[in-house]
Amino acid sequence: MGKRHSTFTGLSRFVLDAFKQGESQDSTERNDSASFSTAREPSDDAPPKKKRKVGLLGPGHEKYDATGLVPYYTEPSEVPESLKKYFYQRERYFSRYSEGCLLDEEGWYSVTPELIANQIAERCRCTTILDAFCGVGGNAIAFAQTCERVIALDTSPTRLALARHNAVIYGVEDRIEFILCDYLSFARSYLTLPHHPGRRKIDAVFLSPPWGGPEYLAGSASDSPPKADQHPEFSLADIQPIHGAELFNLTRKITNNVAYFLPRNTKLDEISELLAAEESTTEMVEVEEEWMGSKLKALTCYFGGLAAGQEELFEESTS
Ligand code: MGP
Repeated sequence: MGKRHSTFTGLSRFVLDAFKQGESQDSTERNDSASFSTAREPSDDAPPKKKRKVGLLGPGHEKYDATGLVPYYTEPSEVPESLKKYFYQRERYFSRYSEGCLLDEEGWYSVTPELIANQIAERCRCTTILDAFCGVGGNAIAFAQTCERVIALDTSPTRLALARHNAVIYGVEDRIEFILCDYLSFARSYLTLPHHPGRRKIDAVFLSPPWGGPEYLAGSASDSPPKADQHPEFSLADIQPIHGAELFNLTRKITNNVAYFLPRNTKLDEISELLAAEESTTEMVEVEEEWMGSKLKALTCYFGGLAAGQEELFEESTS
């Protein structure tokens, strides 16, 4: 399948058990609500009527509304001290924050600012993209606007619910399959049946793993302290849940088309060594600096057919 298709397919076929439960609860509530105008006298055996709560997403969106899972901050005074600097940037993360976007603590410090997410999504235009660590959905929402299908994974049911809630605000929830699972298990099982006819082709993978918390700028624990005039460097060894090079190697078995979102202080020689370890001698990695105004926020490293100048590698990728 090639790049730059514009049609979109239907609803997710992967639905979390947890969400299924939520749905059946919701349909019960819907029945209650529908019968409200013809309410009868409560009898002894009838359960008390539930009042249907309308959350931040408003009427009609109760099924995916994650209101209450985390606080929705509107005033700095409500925000814990450690999250204040992120709260001040809320509209950079989600331009529609005021419509009710929700983030948990990890989401606040690791979500990709929307303009950067949009820029990466433009570069990754394809049929099916896998967002391996979707968090609260910033990138998945952007990918849903440039790719036909997005498969979004996360190990946290809360974050996955927040991601879907946020996707509803952007009107793209039906183009994203939210799957509660650990990417390493997903990748390994996906690769166990390489020629299975039912296996879906994944055209590109976006890796935005945990960098070890907001302290990533302090550099690698294994390094000696930097000199006063030097910026401490980040090592791929500090990526979670496994060494960043191993994460990359596993991903390249799914597709060569990988976009790897890394700290701005990542050791560049470690990035170039990712390809040196492979047999291919000609492939290049493109490192894009992600700036917001005068501030460098992160690096996106494009591999395979995602790198400028080697688009022909895109179609060669198999999965
Ligand atoms: P930052 O440097 O922590 O924030 O992260 P900021 O606001 O630039 O802080 P300042 O004090 O330098 O001004 C910069 C960007 O990196 C964030 O907006 C996120 O997009 C991304 N980011 C930060 N962390 C800690 C992570 C992480 O653990 N994983 C991923 N994938 N992205 C992160």
